[in-house]
Amino acid sequence: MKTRAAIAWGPNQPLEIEEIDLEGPKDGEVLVRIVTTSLCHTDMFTLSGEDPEGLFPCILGHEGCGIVEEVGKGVTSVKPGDHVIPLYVPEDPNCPYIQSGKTNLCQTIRATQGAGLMPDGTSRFSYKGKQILHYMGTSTFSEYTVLPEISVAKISKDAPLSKASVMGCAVPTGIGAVRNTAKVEAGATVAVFGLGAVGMAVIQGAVLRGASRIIGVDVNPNKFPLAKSLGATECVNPKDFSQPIHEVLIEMTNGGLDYTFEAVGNVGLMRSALEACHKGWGECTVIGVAGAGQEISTRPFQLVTGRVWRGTAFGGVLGRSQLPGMVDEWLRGDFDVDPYITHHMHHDQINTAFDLLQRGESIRSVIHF
Ligand code: NAD
Ligand code: AHE
Ligand code: ZN
Repeated sequence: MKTRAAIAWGPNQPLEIEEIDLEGPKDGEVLVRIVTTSLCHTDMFTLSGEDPEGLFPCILGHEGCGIVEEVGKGVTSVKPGDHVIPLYVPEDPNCPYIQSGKTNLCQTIRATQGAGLMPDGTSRFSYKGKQILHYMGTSTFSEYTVLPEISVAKISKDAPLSKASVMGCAVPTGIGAVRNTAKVEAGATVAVFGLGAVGMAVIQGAVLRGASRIIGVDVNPNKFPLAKSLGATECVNPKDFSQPIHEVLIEMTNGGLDYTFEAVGNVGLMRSALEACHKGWGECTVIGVAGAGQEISTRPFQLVTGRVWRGTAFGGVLGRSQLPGMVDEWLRGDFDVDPYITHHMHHDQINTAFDLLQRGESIRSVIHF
């Protein structure tokens, strides 16, 4: 079949919208019509070429939602008409990682997914006979996309698909980082570095857990009003201080934070976030994505004296068994997704969504097909 898709031909080039070829779902695969997709910083980072693991040409996009159109042989858990969220972290109940009960990092298709291919080692996308790669196993910047069955989460039909895309990455990542990874407790003090959609969702997660202080840190003060409306008790701009920001935070909190989160992707800030933690017990959760090959460092003394560094992918959320419940939490009104969505636009304007995110003028742009 044909599908309209935004092709990333190479690093730092604007996406080109073309009608491309899409092979139907093979055994164990699902064809999904993407209704909306939103733009995450990770898509922009891959397009920048700064992550050596980024492969081209590809169809980017991993934060979306849609409707199952067709299923391949052997697919039993979803059927045409079901509403789904594509999962860049799949959930295969037969994967030993999933069976461990200790992680959401399903490895069943990790190798092919990382190579931009479907589990059988081929791509479903092509243009004029030339192979186009998948991205993060999802490729939601195409109106139609093919995914393995283990990479779709069936969600309530009550969830409006005009905005459910943000439940594909930012919201579960931030809320999940707080609840599943850091396990922030009521009364705790929290700081979040980076007030994009992911950092905003950390704030929302911290509010849900009853944190007593939530400090937002960003070099763009235009992010502060939204952060405060979501529940940040204070916001600080590192540019306003001559001292390093971790020292400022330690002074503000009389010794450091119980929990910090890095939601920027800057290895220097990952260090600041660790060192802003309270001696003896403070825990830093790394969410931001830095390029493959980049490294973090600190004095081992920081760890010896009780600070903890950990990381999280998709907020530790099990996509098929837990994400539908998070969608229900949203529908019940436990939290709202509207604050994340600053722009709506048609697929044809997808490059504008990149410009807005790059300039720090959007939180999430939702792209409609
Ligand atoms: P975003 O671009 O919307 O927001 C990033 C924010 O960081 C911006 O507000 C920017 O002003 C701020 N920032 C930049 N430099 C800063 C500095 N030196 N100090 C303080 N703030 C600074 O990004 P997003 O979509 O919210 O994603 C945030 C990060 O999380 C990215 O690295 C993204 O790739 C990553 N991410 C990881 C996961 C995961 O599963 N681990 C999931 C989603 C996103
Ligand atoms: N290529 C990068 C890693 C990229 C990365 O960390 N991706 C996150 C999701 S970001 C979503 O916006 C992730 O889930 N990682 C788990 C995995 O298995 O890739 C690098 O540094 O190597
Ligand atoms: Zn993302």
